[in-house]
Amino acid sequence: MPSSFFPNISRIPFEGPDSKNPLAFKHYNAGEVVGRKTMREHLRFSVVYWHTLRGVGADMFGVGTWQRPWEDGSNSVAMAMKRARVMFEFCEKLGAPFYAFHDRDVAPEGRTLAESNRNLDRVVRELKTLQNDTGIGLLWGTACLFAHPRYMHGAATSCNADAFAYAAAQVKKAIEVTHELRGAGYVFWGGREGYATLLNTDMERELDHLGAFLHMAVEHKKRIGFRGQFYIEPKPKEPTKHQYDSDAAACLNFLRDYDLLRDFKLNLETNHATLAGHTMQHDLEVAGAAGALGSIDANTGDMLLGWDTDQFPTDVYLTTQIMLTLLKYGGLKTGGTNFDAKVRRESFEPVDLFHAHIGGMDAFARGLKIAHAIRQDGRLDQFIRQRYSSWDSGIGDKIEKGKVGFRELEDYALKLGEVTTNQSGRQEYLENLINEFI
Ligand code: XUL
Ligand code: CO
Repeated sequence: MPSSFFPNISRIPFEGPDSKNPLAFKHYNAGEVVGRKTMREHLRFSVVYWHTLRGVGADMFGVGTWQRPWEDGSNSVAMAMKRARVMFEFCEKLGAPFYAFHDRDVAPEGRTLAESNRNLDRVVRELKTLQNDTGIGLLWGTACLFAHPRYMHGAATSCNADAFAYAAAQVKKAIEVTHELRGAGYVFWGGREGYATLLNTDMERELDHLGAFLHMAVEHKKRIGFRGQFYIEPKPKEPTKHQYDSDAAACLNFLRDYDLLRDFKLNLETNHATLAGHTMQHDLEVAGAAGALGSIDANTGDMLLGWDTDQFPTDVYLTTQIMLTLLKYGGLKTGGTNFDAKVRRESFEPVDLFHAHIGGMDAFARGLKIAHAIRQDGRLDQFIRQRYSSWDSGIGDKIEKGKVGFRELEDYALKLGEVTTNQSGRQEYLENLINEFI
């Protein structure tokens, strides 16, 4: 492919930790084996269309600032075709094996649904060619069900049945093009599936509609033979006051309640977990324990700002925690490390996109190496095993095996006298242990 959109940037090399080159990896070495897989296989990095190609750097108080010399100022199909080439040149130079999009990121919305679908088909043909030429794959597709005014009250949870129907048609098409592009997955993020006020909301009805919508999606997936993984992406609020998919636990409860758990996993995003009052590791553990850990949207919030700032992750402590939990649950399979992150409004040059992604990839590579080393060392695992050892035999074993009830436990407790075997939780020792590796 001709190097036309980022003329001064060549393929980002791995130069190792001593390099001072801002356009080189210090830690991410795609082919390096960590445990049983290469870094590339472990991390499955993905670049997002919406921030990286469609963001303009606007905020609530000001217009866009980002210089994107390839843009012609239009939202035409011709511009969409050109932008697709920008995306693939960017991913190739970065060495990112995947990308992700919303339907309306890649092709313009038309005057009618039929026209929107035709626009999408034209760009999808171009994306398919680019995928074949470069070997870069689609991590997941999704539909934008939150930007257009028709979705002001939500999509699947709208008070307006026509909006539900339109959303269904849009998701049907988005799943079909994701299938056409051999996407590894498809994401449902409920952008406006929630409420602004309970005064006008029939929550029970809205939740039933969301359940029905997702069942229809599963049915369509099966009908067309799409084998990619479906994910729900939790977020507690923004743009809504409350989003129904508020965190991992709420999503799992919803999926169980509507008998959808076998068809969905979760796509967890750091800044969404923190908006919900959790850490990312917390939500990963909740999903992992339920066998529903699917994919991650890699980013971070700002400690002092209360909203979804979608910054690139650079905190090695955070990436270590994420990788510890991912490795514990067997690592990413269909999922990836998807940079749902944007450069700051002040970082307006195209080269900033490279700095941002390189930094995120290096932070995750370090997190991976550190987490792997901690697991190899074994002291952390050993400590946890030991902490629960009272469950391995005796009364603990009987409880776990369901062999005793309250009456037997009462007999046992009466004989026991007092619980005398508590051990220290050793939080400080464990925190120090983690720091040995960072
Ligand atoms: C919004 C968000 C979305 C989803 C895809 O906060 O994270 O971009 O990742 O719809
Ligand atoms: Co996201």
